[in-house]
Amino acid sequence: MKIKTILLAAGLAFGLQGIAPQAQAADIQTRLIRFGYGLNQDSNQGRAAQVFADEVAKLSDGKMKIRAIGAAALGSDIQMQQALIGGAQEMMVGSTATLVGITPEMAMWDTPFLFNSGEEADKILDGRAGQMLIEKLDDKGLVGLVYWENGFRNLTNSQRPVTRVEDFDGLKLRVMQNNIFLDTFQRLGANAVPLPFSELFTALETKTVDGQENPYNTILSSKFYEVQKYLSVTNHVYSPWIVLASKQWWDTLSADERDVLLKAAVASRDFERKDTRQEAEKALAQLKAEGMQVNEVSPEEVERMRETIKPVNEQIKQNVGPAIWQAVQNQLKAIRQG
Ligand code: TF8
Repeated sequence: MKIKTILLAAGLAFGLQGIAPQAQAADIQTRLIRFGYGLNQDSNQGRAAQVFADEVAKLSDGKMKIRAIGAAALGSDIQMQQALIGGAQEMMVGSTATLVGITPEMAMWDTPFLFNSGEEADKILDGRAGQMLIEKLDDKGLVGLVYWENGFRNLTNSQRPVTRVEDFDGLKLRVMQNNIFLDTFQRLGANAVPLPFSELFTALETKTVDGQENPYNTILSSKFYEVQKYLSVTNHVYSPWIVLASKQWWDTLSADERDVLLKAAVASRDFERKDTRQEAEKALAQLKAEGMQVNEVSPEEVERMRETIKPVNEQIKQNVGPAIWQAVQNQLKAIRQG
């Protein structure tokens, strides 16, 4: 009796849909997709890459296989971007800051102290302004799918606690390969050295540089605490990551295949932001337990830092153009007014 009912229901559903189950009807081919990223497998980036892979498999009935390859085994962010542009690699996730050489507008997200919270960043990144920037990638050979959270960046170094602007003086700091970051830390008085992330641990270990800046999550997952003593809570900028596809490759996909990737990307984004925020909440205590000496920076000193690096905004405005700059400012104002 029970079985009959189920069969009847199944038959009805079948009849209503008219045709075979969806995954079979959809125009999806067997595909192997290389998805590169720079952090370790055991990191917020690695965990979300796995969620993306699982979602793609689920939505494509196992036909589309994501091979997630971490620890920069496919190259640094910039090398992977070039591979995507040339069609030699299908997908990646990396910092928007490393895209500025290709798409100057991406410098918008390098604006110091732009966002006050992760939730504020979500609204801007997922809204019109975020989309405007994603569209700028199109004629550069890249397709932007979604933004993930890298997070608010904090400063670490092996020399001394940084509590005032003056403490940056002469510190050899690794910065991302991007003129805005270079300029920002030069203005603070540091000796800024652009390096790919993949070379960072060794550079810290060999004291080629004294310090670096990244979110708590990364300081933890990349084990920077092994080679860095001091952590200053500066929260000087919020960094997004962006999930990218090769445009050359994307153009060969069917609408159904693109739909699978977009849906999976959104699912991975929602997972990633939650996971990252949960990890960040606990990370500081863990870093202390690993022996890092943590110092807050007083609101007055943060204000001095803000003033010192303010001229950087002019350069960013030039990079992004008035339309995008204004769109972000207006949207932020609207959010803050509630
Ligand atoms: C950095 C970024 C890194 C990213 C990552 C490797 O410091 O914060 O998180 O580049 O994709 O380079």
